[in-house]
Amino acid sequence: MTPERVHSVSRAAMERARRVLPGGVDSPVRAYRAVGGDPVVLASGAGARVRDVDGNEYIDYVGSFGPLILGHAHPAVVEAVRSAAGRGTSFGAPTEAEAELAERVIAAVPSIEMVRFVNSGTEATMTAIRLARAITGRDLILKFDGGYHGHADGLLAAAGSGVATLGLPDSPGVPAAFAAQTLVVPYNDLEAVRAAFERHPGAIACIIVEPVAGNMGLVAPQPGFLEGLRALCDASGALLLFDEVITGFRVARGGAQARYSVRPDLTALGKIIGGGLPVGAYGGPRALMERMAPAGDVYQAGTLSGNPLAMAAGIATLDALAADEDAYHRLDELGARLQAGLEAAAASAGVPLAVGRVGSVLTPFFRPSPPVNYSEARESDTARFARFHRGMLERGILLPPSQFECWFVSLAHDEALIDETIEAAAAALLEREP
Ligand code: KE4
Repeated sequence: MTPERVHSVSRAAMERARRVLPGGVDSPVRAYRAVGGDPVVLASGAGARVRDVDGNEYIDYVGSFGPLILGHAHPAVVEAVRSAAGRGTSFGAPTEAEAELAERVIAAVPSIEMVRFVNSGTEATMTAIRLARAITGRDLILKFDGGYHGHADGLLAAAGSGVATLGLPDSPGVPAAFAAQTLVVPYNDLEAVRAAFERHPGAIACIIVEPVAGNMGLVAPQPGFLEGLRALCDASGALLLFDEVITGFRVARGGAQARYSVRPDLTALGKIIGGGLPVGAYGGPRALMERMAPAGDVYQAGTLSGNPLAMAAGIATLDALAADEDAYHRLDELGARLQAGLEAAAASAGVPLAVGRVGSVLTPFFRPSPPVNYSEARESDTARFARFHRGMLERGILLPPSQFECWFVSLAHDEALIDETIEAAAAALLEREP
């Protein structure tokens, strides 16, 4: 039996935090409600590893839920942020770094000719929807059950991620009138999308979709699904909005729209483009984006939008990715190695487990086959996942604390760390119910 790790400093830190922060955290999923026990409080990270306040080390697959594709404290990112900070942290005025990062995003993402930086993925999707409603003059939006696009009021209907993790019935505080503007259908179900358009002719402003779902756990688009959404939007005059906050620069340099060769009208980005600092973005064809104030009449603003430190971290991250032509091949290989190892370990332990994966982002579901939508994902044995999460944590592997989140492999991971993870999983999967 692996010796229990000491977590006394983490425990005390969480007691202190719970006195001043709701649930002791600034984002619900971090509280470990779905897996039980106290979260480990982290003190530092380097490469693929993090260290908690008790001094325990872990191989990290949370990776800040996606931004850290280069790993923790990458030297180029740290130096870029340090240097930018020395020149001032914020101005409330244009800086060259914003155009420098914008040019890199535009060069990589096929459908983006112009982009606007904001401070989170939530702001990015919220604003892209406002723009889609302004362009089409329509009010309804269509999202997918288990899709998570941040916590803007209209998007919390049947949301994934922390809403799914905590089993919240959506969220109190969202007026029924707002929720009524959001149509929800199952992911990977084109017939349901078609029926929604037939029921609401000329009324749907946009479809917002995670082109690879990452907030019900990792669920890939079925063949033809994204192409079908594109065709239904073309036929109905609705816009297609890809929420690439997770997939952007993750599943390919140009994101899911490049990997699957389906071009959305608008794209939301976040996470990787900020290199671990607060950045979101939305972008698309110049003709659409120039509706945004002050070029156009659709309003959105932000005190810290385009913040120099965040821009510096994003530029350093995208430049490091661009300089490494083998990056996405290596990420895919490491992801495949981890998937194969997890499935083999589960098979030999006699535990039903199936991995959903695209490239370096994956989720092992405690069910016999990979789900194709949220209702199937919810059939997973979440209690078994919780025991597995704790078993892995005690063996030095830090996983996202929810069956409905993704594991992120970074360029700082290597075969040895993947194999160490698989070995820990093999032992954790053999643990029987206490
Ligand atoms: P933020 O507002 O958290 O920066 O981004 C919201 C968002 C939008 N779109 C997608 C596809 C996302 O995955 C997210 C946020 N992802 C979650 C994890 N799945 C953030 C983690 C958290 O809530 O603490």
